[in-house]
Amino acid sequence: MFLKRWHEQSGGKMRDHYEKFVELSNEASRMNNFSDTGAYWLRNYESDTFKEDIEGLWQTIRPFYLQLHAYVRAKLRDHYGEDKVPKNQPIPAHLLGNMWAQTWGNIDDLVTPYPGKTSIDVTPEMLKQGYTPKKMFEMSEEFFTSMGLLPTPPEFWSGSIIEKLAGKEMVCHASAWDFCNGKDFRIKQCTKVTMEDFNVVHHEMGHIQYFLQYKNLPLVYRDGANSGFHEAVGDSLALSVQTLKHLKEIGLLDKSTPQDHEATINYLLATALKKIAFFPFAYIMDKWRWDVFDGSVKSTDYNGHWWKLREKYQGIRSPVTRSENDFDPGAKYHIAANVEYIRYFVSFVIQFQFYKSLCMTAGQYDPHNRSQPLHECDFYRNKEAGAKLRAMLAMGASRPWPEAMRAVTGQDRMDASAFREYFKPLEVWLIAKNKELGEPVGWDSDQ
Ligand code: X8Z
Ligand code: ZN
Repeated sequence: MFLKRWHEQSGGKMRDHYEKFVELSNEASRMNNFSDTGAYWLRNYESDTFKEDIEGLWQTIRPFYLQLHAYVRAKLRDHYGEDKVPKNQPIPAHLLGNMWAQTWGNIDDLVTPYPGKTSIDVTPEMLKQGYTPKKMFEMSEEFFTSMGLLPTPPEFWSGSIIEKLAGKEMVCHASAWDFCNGKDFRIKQCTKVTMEDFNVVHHEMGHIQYFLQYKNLPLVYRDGANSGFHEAVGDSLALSVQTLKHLKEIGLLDKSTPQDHEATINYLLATALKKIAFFPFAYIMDKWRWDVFDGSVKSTDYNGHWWKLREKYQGIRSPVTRSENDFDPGAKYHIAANVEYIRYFVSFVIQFQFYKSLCMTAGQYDPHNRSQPLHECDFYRNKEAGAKLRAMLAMGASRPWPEAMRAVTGQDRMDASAFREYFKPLEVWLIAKNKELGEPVGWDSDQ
């Protein structure tokens, strides 16, 4: 009911405005010599093959997504019953623990492979230890400075809003702001003391670190190498922060917690719910808008097209009947606020490339040494890794992004192989598990 009301009250109300907005936005893009707003957005990636590249990455990730989807569906069926979660069908979107079914970390307890074994949801421990939003930000800053990266200036602490102000209406979607005067950088986040928000804190602090590193460049270069880079910085560090090793080091996990195979699978599954589950969502957010802006989808099919993509790519369906009186895409912040979204798809690929390279630089990962798997690497306090990252961040947008990528990874293209490497043990486990459960992979699309 809560999800239904949210969609009515947010997206539903902007349907007519959106149609007008598309028209005006396209007009502005055409004045700038782009065919439509979708094409205008893509200029940021400086590549003629960008859409094909994204599709190629998706095809690499898709088989793994299908395995995760099948496993989660089987576990949800165990919990809710065959009538609610039928075999061979898309998953009802409201069962995935997130308003938009974009990441599924909140149902980790329902689907965790080895219940009772180590879990990385340290929320209870954070609460027990009296964590506050302030402490979460201080710890994140300390992680950056431990790598030799920059501290935030006093203006950051006095100007930021890190908790929801009582009695005040706020846009609570977290954001980071560069005031472009070299000293005023702020975050606005209605932070809650949870592991999920601890990740968001690092994400936002990644934006701030980028702002700080390029603050002395000419204004036009004060930006990410491309928008995906800006989104990836904090997430790459958060992958290090969430390792069992690091959680032990900062006292959020008991030092004696074992890291055996079962704990590893639990860990990778929890991470997959946040990372792998997200790809098809990130893809359709802009696939939908590319189709809307270029006119191939008309306003009479806005919501229908949205759910068609939701089903085709994510394998989910709405639990209640939808119609063209609804406008479900508008219930997502980035559509209402008109923020391009493929940046997050890019980010979720390249953050694993960054993570892997920083790990290798820190001597924390060797692809040929099986006793040192990628997902266990923590580059906390490693100045060499910090210097590498800094070299890229300090370029801002002054160089083409492949060059910025080369500064960290030695590679000059997006590549999902670091991602596959990270999750390899889980991929093997999921394939075997789905066979054992007799869970067919994929879904029928005739609904
Ligand atoms: O919007 C965000 C950040 C701010 S740039 C909190 N993210 C996307 C979302 O919440 O939909 C981070 C990951 C995806
Ligand atoms: Zn962001």
